[in-house]
Amino acid sequence: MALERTYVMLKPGVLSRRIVGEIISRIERKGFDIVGLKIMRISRDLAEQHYAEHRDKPFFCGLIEYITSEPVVAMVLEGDNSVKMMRLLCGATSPEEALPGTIRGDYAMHTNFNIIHASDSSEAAAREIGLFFRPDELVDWSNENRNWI
Ligand code: 3AN
Repeated sequence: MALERTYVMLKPGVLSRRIVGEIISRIERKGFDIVGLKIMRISRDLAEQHYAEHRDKPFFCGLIEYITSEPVVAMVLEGDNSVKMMRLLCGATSPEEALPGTIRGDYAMHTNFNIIHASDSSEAAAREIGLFFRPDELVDWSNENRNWI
């Protein structure tokens, strides 16, 4: 399997609900390495770039209002096949379809507040990592546990 990076973001509401630690624990427990991590407010401009593919969707304005409404926790994760594995951990976009045991299945009730974003392809991951992190904010480190995961 190929080692790859993915972009993950805990959306507004997660900080206020005091569940940042719980969700990051699930991500760490699965085996991902955190190579970038920060709390930030997203500007309208950055939000519109990030969600550009949804510009014509009826929920776009609400999505931009929501994602800029409170700070988010932005992360870059590294691991084998991490884009696909992280999407599995998140669960389906609609919490009505997200299975229990997934993050959305366990923590979200509505699609417009589905609490976590994870890149949906390697191309999207590269683009999103570049949007949210400068290269010097990402830290390479040697994970001694990798052989056990
Ligand atoms: P995902 O986040 O699972 O990749 P996308 O890319 O289809 O899903 O949608 C991006 C974000 O737009 C979702 N995470 C959700 O916040 C919002 N969204 C998607 N579909 C809807 C919808 N039907 N109604 C409201 N918000 C939506």
